[in-house]
Amino acid sequence: MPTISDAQRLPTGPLLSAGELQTPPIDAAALSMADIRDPALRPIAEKICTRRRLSAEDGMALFETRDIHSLGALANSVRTARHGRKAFYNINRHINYSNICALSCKFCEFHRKRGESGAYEYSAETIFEFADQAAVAGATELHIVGGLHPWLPFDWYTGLLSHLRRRHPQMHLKCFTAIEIDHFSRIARLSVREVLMALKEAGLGSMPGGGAEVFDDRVHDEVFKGKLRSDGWLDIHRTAHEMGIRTNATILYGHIETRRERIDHLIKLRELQDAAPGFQCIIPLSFVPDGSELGHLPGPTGLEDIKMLALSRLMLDNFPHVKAFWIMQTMKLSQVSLNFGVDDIDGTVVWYDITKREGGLGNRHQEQTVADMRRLIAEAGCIPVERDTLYRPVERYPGGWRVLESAAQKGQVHGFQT
Ligand code: V47
Repeated sequence: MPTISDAQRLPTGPLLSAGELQTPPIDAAALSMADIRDPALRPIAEKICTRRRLSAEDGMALFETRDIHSLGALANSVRTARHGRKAFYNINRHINYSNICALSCKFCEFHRKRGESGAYEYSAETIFEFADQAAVAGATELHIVGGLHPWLPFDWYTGLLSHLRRRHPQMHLKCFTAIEIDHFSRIARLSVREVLMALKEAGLGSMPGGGAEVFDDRVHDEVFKGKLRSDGWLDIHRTAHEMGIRTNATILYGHIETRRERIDHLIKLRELQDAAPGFQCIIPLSFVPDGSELGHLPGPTGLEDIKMLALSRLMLDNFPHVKAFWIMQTMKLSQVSLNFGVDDIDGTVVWYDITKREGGLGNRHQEQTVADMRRLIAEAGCIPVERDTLYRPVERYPGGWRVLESAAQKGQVHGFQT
């Protein structure tokens, strides 16, 4: 182990801004000022080590640096303080029940209008078959989202969940983005709270983070006009958190938004997490142009992906986890990102309709095996941990699985009181 002189050690200190979900203490021995080559990053490194919140300007400096290694070391010090060398994955199955959508977002290759070539909707029976296959494969989670379907009634969705819950009581149902919840509230003429209550009673376990895109009116009006605006998305997640429903958050980056707009998005998420904690992870989604109306754009580079993931770890000091969704980032880059602040790579996925590398004709069978995920994680120097949707470790035994929860952990999931 190299020794670090006192002058090189980064300072550690008490929390300057109080908050339950602040980053745990950074191990000063793991990070030395001598490692931070870009002088512009040194004041930021000091802030991180003394657990002070980063400003939007700090975020911009992190984006602008060419010293990617120092950025990675900083993000990794926070990741390690929270999770040690653990890297999480899950056995899940994504089900995109229909691509028929009232919206026409320009970044989205998935949406179709009724009768348009490629439009589909799965019957409830087909979805039950997918769920059965997932259960046989050992999945702990179903991730169910779709377009804003113009004529399915709200009780189709509650019926779907209650049937799935009866059929597979152990499976966690992570379903419906805030955009769908808003849609349900309109079609059912119910408040968001009433919609969430009905879904929860039917079996909803948590909400995924999709539909956030970029919280900015300029970007909204240019790329996803007609969609719920940022305040609506944030309000729905706030309501879910207040009702004890955990949710995830996303940002879709690498199209027409500026870096500053991305940082403002992250800060809005951080503020909501302070006010109404309940976000489990941030999933920065790397824009895949293939087949979309923005197909002429190049999409983010590998360096931009790594920066975005590392920066998300550093800006979101009150988020427990940062997930690289390998479908968007690719598995190769997701593996590298495990040493740049990321602690989760999502799961086996199996079928994915929303983005396909070669556009509309691309392959929807997008699957990772558990063996491959564990191998990639271990090769990155991390310890693979199978988690459930709420980030509790999963133990496998012949013919089944259970969630490991110590008495001390009961009633608490990564810092959130249940
Ligand atoms: O809402 C759509 C995005 C999201 C493209 O919560 C695109 O655990 C890139 O939210 N390029 C759906 N992104 C995916 C999502 C998600 C995925 C994995 C895990 C979780 C979670 C959530 O994908 C959409 C939209 O923001 N998206 N088109 C595209 N061309």
